[in-house]
Amino acid sequence: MRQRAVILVVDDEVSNIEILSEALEEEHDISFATSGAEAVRVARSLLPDLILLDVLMPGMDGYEVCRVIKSDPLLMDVPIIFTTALGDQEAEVRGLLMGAIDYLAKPISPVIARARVRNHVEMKRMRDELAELAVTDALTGLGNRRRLEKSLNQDVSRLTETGEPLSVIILDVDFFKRFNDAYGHAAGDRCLAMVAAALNRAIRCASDVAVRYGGEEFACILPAMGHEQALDVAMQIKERVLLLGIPHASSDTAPIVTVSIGVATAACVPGAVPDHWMRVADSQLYLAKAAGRNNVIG
Ligand code: GH3
Ligand code: MG
Ligand code: MG
Ligand code: MG
Repeated sequence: MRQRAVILVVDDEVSNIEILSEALEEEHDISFATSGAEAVRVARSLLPDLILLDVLMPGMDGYEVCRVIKSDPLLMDVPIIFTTALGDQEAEVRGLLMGAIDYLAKPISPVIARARVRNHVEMKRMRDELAELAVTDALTGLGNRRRLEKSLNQDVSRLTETGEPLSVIILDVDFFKRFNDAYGHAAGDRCLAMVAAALNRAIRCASDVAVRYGGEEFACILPAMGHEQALDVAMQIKERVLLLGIPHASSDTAPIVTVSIGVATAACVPGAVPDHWMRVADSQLYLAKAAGRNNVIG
């Protein structure tokens, strides 16, 4: 979440927008819309942190806006507070049942609006943090398996629209059990964190996702990347790990920590299942191990 929350205020009466803006603008960044259709448009381009939504509006009313937002995967988690006429219990209940988190009674009291919005923004901040933690690996700071599944599903379905390729890299530290046995588990953990950092530096920060997939196994998703380029990235990762020069005297590949890497590439065509990339990359990794380790197969 941004440092200042972005609040979208939706109301067909400008005076209500003015009251809410004045009450909230000191703490938050305010955007507004004066119709339901405009609200949906602005919400999609702005991805606000919270929406204050008038119920009664000509054309697309607040309930309809709420329904559209709750069925949009990018917006469904944005909290909505309905603004309803004081005492209109039916409107209040209907809004809450549709997934709104709260309501504000009209005529709007600026102090109540400010207090409620502050609480909900704070809760949104905590939810975002928890959601981020749920897909983060604590040891390395990379993503975890849940992030891998989520990103891979999203990337495959997005790229299926254009039929572009996607590549997946899986890597596994060589003779890591021996490393732990020789240097201890804490040194093993430090080694994994260093390998993760090397891996992270080899990928594109905007589009690619790197995760710790299992104990000493890592994976990268490289959307819209063909096979040659993915093999290139895999080679770079392998070289970067060698350059770390982490001593590993009992390894059979070299006296330093090395990795084996499997690469899979396929076009995202209708019917393609994310699991396909993982299975292929995994069997390539197996071949890389069988071929002597410290190498890339794809
Ligand atoms: P190979 O070259 O075939 O991959 O051999 P390996 O010894 O690396 O493979 P194996 O799967 O037999 O052993 C993996 C080891 O990784 C065993 C486990 O103790 C260690 N490991 C898994 N997760 C962690 C972790 O979070 N921290 C540490 N320090 N070690 C871990
Ligand atoms: Mg209205
Ligand atoms: Mg392993
Ligand atoms: Mg291993």
